Parts: sequence; structure tokens; C-alpha cells
Amino acid sequence: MKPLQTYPRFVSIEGGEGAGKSTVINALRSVLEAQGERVVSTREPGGTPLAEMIRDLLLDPAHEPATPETETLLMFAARAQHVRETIVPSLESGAWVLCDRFTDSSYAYQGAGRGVDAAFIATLERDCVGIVPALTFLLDIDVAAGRARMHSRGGAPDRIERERDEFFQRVRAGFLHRAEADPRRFRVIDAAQPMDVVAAAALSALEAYRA
Ligand code: Z5A
Repeated sequence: MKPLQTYPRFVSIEGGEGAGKSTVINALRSVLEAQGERVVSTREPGGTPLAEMIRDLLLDPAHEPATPETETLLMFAARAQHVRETIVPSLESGAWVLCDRFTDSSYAYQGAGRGVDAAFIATLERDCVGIVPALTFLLDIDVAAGRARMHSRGGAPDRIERERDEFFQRVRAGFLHRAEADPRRFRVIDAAQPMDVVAAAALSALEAYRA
């Protein structure tokens, strides 16, 4: 079996709704850039023009409901494009890549959340993606607290955000299970803390990782 390749500057940020991924990405980016590093911050699904079009298909509530398999394959179609067009070229040019979600989200949302077989996801990961982040921050927050943040931010919920709490509870458990299984890669941060505390925890974990 072909092993997944990793790059030391490939960092992903994961978590449920309203966990504060954007806040953490901005903090990591500022510190790295202040130290003279080149940083590419990107997101999934998305990160290239074609992958952003797939994102629109995935999140638009106007479409007919996607089957779990359709949703999974579209996530991986977007990711395959993103990896080849954006992530790998950036890493090979020496930049840091800060990725808002990556394959762990597929294991959590489509696997734990929708019941798609993890072995099928692992096959897609190996054959269509081929890489894994070296460092992953999991911003963990209680489902109700995360949803309350999103609610106070306003805006119409997308197709996935319309799911029920039980779905998001399975997703949260799926993320925690992955973090527990791979403690070398994951840093779990209590995202219920104030923003500056969450950002400081991520920055100190990044510094420890680089040391
Ligand atoms: N998805 C999937 O199913 N499978 C996959 O493989 C992938 C994705 C890759 C889009 O992702 C959807 O795709 C997502 C998973 C699915 N669906 N859901 N649900 P997304 O990342 O674009 O969507 P999101 O998770 O809903 O992201 P977000 O809305 O931008 O959340 P965030 O980046 O974690 O949060 P934020 O924007 O930084 O903060 C949210 C609000 O909370 C904002 O008003 C902040 O000011 C506030 N906030 C943040 N941190 C704090 C703290 N610490 N205290 C108080 N308030 C805070």
C-alpha cells in the first residue's frame, strides 16, 4: 500500500461549526509572516477556481439532497484538484500551507456523520490525495456553543449547516477519535475559551512543533 506523503510545513485546522478556525489561521499566519516565512492560507472544500465551484455545488441548499457517497466523492474531487494545483506546488516552493479543513473533515463529516465506510474514505485519500498534514489543530467545542456562535454571526445556513445537532455530535466524536488515534499529528485545543486564549494556545503549539 502506497504510504501518504507528508511535508513539515503542511498544517491543517479542523473543528466543528463556530470553532474559530479563521481566527486561529489569521494568528498563525501573522506570526509566521512576521518571521519572514511565506504562507499560503487556503480552505476546503475549495482553494482553486474549479474546487470553489464544487464547493458551491456542495453547500448550496437549493440542490436536491446529495447522497452520502455523492457528497464524499465531490469533497474528494475538490481535494484532488486543490492538492495538485495549490497545496503541493506551494509546499514544494518552500511556503507554509495553512489549510482550513482537510481529509480529517471527510472522516468526521462523511464518515462519522453520514456513515460512509472509513475504508472507502481511506482508499480515496490514498489514491486521489496522497498527502497528509504534518500538524493538525483540532479546535474542539461543544456543538450547542459552536452553533450559538454561528447563529450570532448571522447569515443563512448552508446545506450542511442545516443538519441536526445529533449529526454534529457524531462529527465531533469522529474528530476526537481521530485525534486520539494520532497524537503525534494532532493538537487538540479547547475552543470554548476566549479567542485570544485559543490563538495563544495554537501559537505556542506551533512554536513547540518548530523547535
Ligand atoms: N466539509 C465536509 O463535510 N467534508 C469535508 O471533507 C470538508 C468540509 C473539507 C464548509 O466548511 C462545510 O464543509 C462544513 C464542513 C463541510 N460544514 N459545516 N458545518 P467551512 O469550514 O467553510 O464551514 P464552517 O465550519 O461552518 O466554518 P466557519 O463557519 O467559517 O467556522 P470557523 O472558521 O471555525 O469559525 P470563525 O469564522 O472563525 O468563527 C465563527 C464565529 O464565532 C465568528 O463570529 C467569530 O467571531 C466567533 N468566534 C470564533 N472564535 C471565538 C471564541 N473563541 N470566542 C467567541 N467567539 C468566537
